[in-house]
Amino acid sequence: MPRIILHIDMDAFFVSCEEKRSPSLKGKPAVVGADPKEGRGRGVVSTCNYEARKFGIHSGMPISKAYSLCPKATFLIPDFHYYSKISKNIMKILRNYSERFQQVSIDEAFLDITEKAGDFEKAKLIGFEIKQEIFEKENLTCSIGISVNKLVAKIASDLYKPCSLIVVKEYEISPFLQPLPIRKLYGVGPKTEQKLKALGIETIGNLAQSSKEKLMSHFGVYGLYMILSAQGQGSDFVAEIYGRDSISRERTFFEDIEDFNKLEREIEKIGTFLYQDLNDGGYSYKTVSIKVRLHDFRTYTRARTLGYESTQDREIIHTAKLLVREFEGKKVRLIGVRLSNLKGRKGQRSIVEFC
Ligand code: TTP
Ligand code: MG
Repeated sequence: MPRIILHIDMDAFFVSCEEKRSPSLKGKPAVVGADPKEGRGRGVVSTCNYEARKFGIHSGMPISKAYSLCPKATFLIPDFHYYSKISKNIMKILRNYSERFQQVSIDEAFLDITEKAGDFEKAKLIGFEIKQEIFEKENLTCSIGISVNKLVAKIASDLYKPCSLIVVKEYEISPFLQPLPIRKLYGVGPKTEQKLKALGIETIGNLAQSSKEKLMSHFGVYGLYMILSAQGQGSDFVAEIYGRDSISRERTFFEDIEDFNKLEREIEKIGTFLYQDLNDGGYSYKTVSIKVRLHDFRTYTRARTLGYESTQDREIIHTAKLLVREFEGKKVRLIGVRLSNLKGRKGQRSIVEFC
């Protein structure tokens, strides 16, 4: 039976938090990020409200460019402590809707409400209830995507932001995804987009119909992964990644890493050590996750559950590399890999039983 998965993502999160405490900011362009110093400032835009987006400003843009596009906008320095406090309140609200909850960044989370909802009509009502509760308690809006897996739910929550609620049932996935540009596919960044376009692949539909051999010859196993994603296949496993039945290793870099090849080599090292830990404990694993902290301390976790229990080092490294692709081109401060859903081998007890 297909699951019912919600992806909840707050709208213009940092700047909406600012508007919450200073309502006079509402309705006018506002940008959170580095100090623009009247156009001479360095650093980038963290985010901006939808009024500022009309001027072409977006996350990651140099603050000097944002200033030149809209000098009359209000520019605010990020207050991470304040945003984290609000994020915790929101996650607490969401956790109450299902035991199957997974936070994936400061302003987004997945919920599996299959049992609670029963069908997509009821799921939609629950989605509205969530929006209402967040608005009443925190005076903030969010967008929600509902589908049978995390991949499609996430694309759906993003597509008609802000303040949207989109349901994509199983039979609607293909018509929903096909016309979208490849960039909308989770994990396809600017570099991969360019490479795909050079192969004549413009839409998710083009990608879904591409030859496996051709894509694998250009992208390796990632090519296959992209085709499956374009066909709407994705994980429906929703759970707190950093639970107790897990082992992990992470590394903080002295200097941020921007070179993606270097990051992949770090993953190989961490994966190899983790494999030794796994073997020493006599465990098998089902889920591989990564944790990525960027230069500005934003922290993300991504996970993938295999359909079987594995004891292979190859799969640890392979899966972690697939998951980290999304962060290509970003400045990474910390990388971690975690194995969870552990089981003791040869009749040994699971690690959970020992805790
Ligand atoms: P997002 O959810 O990507 O963006 P958003 O919430 O501001 O806007 P949207 O309505 O499109 O969801 O990111 C959440 C927060 O993370 C964002 O408010 C600020 C921070 N952030 C950065 O600091 N830098 C970035 O490059 C991005 C993408 C986000
Ligand atoms: Mg958001």
